[in-house]
Amino acid sequence: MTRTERESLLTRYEGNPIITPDDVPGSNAVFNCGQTMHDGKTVLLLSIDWNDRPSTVRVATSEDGIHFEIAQEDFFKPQGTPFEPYARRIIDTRVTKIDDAYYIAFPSGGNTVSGMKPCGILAKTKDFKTAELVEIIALPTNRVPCLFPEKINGRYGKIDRPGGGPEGPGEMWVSFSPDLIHWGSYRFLIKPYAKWNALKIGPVPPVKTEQGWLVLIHGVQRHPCAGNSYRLGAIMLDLEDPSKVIGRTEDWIFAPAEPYEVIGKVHHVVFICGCIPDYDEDRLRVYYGAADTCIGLASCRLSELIERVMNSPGGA
Ligand code: BMA
Repeated sequence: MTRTERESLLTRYEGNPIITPDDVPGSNAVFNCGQTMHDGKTVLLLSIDWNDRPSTVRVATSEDGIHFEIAQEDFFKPQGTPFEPYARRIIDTRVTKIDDAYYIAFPSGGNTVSGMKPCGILAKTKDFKTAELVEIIALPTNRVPCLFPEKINGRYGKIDRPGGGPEGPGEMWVSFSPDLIHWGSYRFLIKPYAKWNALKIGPVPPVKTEQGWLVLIHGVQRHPCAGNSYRLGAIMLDLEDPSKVIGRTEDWIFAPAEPYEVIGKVHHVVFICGCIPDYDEDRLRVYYGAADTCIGLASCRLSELIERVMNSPGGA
């Protein structure tokens, strides 16, 4: 199957990009964001590259999901905690609501502790005003740990991508825990399976559907003369046994096509750290980082995406 980069399953909001560096004085990029609903508002955890200091995260909230108010202070405060050396640069948060708390996993900035590679840090909040850094829950190299929104057969669940870097593409694995801190029972999930994700794939927190756990993924394809291309796809995991992959989009569902996605600090990138299901409206919203520079909004019918994942036509 061949098609152009414009023929995606997701539809862009016509006012994209919705947040840019112009909205945050002193920044040169406002991009990949954790996302969830809290108190009826859309909450984004913005990754911000500053002109004069390492990247931090700020909370943005919105009544209508389009116009955001951005906090004036950094959300995480690792200074003086045991996690300070691991959290000098924070980007790419992945948020999961479990019971009445929000758990946020993010990769440690590389090279902070004697040249170590990124590991996965877990934080927790209830109000998006203050956050507690809880523990390191994934060894290097692991940039993408994310949690399931509820216990499965009595245990919490997590998806990781160990590896994924200069040493190779890495693979996605699931693991389980009694307390969100101690993880085990690791099971292989999926490795790169198509041209569009041959270099790397990575997950965001799963969304529960009647058909299974829907997991959006990013996929990276290497273009020898033009750098990499980051696109989106999705997989479906069995509800009872999430180590079973029961569906996957053979082809991508969203790709960089608009100027703000194609040209930026890193060209040809649409990158996600989460998605927001609006079950009542049969809608899935995705706030995505565009070219590692700004944030766009795209959405699709949830049922249409599920249909695509479960009955996927062949990939390009
Ligand atoms: C990934 C992460 C993301 C980034 C993407 C494209 O490896 O570093 O933060 O958006 O590369 O540069």
